[in-house]
Amino acid sequence: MEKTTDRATQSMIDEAEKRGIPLVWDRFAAQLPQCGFGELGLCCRHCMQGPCRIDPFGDGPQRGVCGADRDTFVARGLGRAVAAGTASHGGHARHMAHILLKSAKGQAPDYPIRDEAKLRQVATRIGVAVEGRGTAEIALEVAQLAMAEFSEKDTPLLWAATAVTKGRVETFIKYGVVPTGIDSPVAEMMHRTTYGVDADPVNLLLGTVKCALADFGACHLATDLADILFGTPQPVVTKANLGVLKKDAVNIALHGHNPLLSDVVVQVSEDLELVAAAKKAGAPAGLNVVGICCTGNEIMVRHGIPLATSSVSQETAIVTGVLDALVVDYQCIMPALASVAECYHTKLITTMPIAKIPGATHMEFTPDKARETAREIIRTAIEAFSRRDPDKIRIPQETNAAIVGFSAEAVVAALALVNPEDPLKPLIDNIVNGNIYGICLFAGCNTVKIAQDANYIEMVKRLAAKNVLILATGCASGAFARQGFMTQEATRSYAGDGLKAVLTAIGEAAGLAGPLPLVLHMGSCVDNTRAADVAVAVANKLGVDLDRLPVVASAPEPVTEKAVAIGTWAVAAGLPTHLGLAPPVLGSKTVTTVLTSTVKDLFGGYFMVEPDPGKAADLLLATLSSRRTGLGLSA
Ligand code: MSK
Repeated sequence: MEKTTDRATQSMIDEAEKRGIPLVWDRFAAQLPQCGFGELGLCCRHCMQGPCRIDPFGDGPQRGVCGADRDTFVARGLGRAVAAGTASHGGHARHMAHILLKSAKGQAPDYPIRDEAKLRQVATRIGVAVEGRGTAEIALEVAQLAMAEFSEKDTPLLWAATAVTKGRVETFIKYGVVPTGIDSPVAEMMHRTTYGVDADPVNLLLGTVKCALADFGACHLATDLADILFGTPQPVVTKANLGVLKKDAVNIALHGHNPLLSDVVVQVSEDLELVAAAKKAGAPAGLNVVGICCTGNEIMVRHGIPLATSSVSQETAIVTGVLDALVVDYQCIMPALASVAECYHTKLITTMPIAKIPGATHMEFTPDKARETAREIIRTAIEAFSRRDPDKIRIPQETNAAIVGFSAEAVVAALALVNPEDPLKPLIDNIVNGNIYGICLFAGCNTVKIAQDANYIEMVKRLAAKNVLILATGCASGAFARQGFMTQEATRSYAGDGLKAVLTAIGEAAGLAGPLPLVLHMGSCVDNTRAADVAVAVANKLGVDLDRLPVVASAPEPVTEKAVAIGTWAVAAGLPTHLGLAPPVLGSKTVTTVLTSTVKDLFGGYFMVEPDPGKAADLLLATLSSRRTGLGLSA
């Protein structure tokens, strides 16, 4: 099977093979055939009377030892996946809230408030008074409310309830899925899925939606607080793919999800003393900081830091032979990085107490010593540089330019250049007249089960040709950046006439002497909420709820439990959501039917699974067509 569509990644796969270094694709091959029970969600290890399996063909056992059937097995498994995703985003959000609190109290000098306008905007949205108050005072109240979001309250989760339409809130109340905390639905899901609690698949699925809405709140909180502390992304030109690594520089890659350390490393990498130390060590180009996965996206959209690679191909950055330090925080970090790094001089550095990897060097990050830790990390990278083996250097030349940094605020600012009085009007007018047929948000990862980026490439070409406006986050953004879809050339080559005209009008108004890029990079996985903000603003302006908008979502190459949580809240928000791979639910007809059909009657959104990217694009276009018809627009 083809492993990747990317030439740079393929050349690193070949190099690793030559050197006998196993990568993710080799480990996947060694796992085949994978367990059919697991793939269908028909195994259960929730108690020590098991493990139990249910025969998908109906000949063998149809119930586990406790009597749970296939529907209970599958619904419980899905609920736990969403709980794990929510716990991950919740942990990320909690770290942001802690730092904002310390910052507001003057206890975190390395973390000043960098975006006061965003602080005031968020404060106003969540009901914190701003008039006549100073920054620290507002920040303190926002941080205290943020901290309070994590425990069980008797009011709805603020960061979710204030960030959706009124209609969504009413729907969530109607179906009893309003989260009142970020952590409590996770704990509740673990409780209700343990031995002998909830056996009703529909009840379990509603609990899963509640948990996913807590995930939405956690993601939104993380994005808001990151913007307040580090700045709201604005368009910036940068580069992507492995060619951003430099032979003549000390290369430091930042990988994971949370910008708390990475943003500080970026700031400290400009320290002239450290740059001089790198040059003295024999690197004339000084320090070269690059990103991987969503930590990479965070620093890419805020500071224009180039993205080396993402997701499934993360190990290949080491195979270039010039990665001096790989600094990781948490989430989506393969433990295998340690064994690949062992074959090179690369220093793998873990930084979070909850995410250590055997074989890595642990340099614990604490907010009170952020800059100090960042300096130590950079010095470690410079020291590692001196141990590079010139015989192992193989840097692929491929890079693509990428215009990135389209936060919701940046999108509105760009639209305001066309219509300062009513910024959303140009967007809505163009949706109404069909120049923009609809909007598709691409999110999620790359998986070893699909040739890397293949689905993204095929789908974006088809959708853009039919005038669908494309937004992207997470490793979907990485794919599009690497493959050259975040350029003006991509708009000229692939956008349909209507879309091209709109992107050109906005791009020229913004002084870009040409169109906006074909794909708008909105940020990391938690930043999917930025796309939700745009959709909510459009829905409010049109006076309709989200479940009627011509807006769809797609995760064509999904991997993580976080992606399952995000997909579930997208569905609850009313978005038809495509997956390029089926999650482990096909063992239950009941659960599969609820997810792909029945849920539509409740929330308006639903899942579609279509592995073929061409057919998936057609499905999304048909969905957009019926949404347009529903609004009385030309289909
Ligand atoms: S990093 S969750 S592989 S998008 Fe957010 Fe990428 Fe998926 Fe991790």
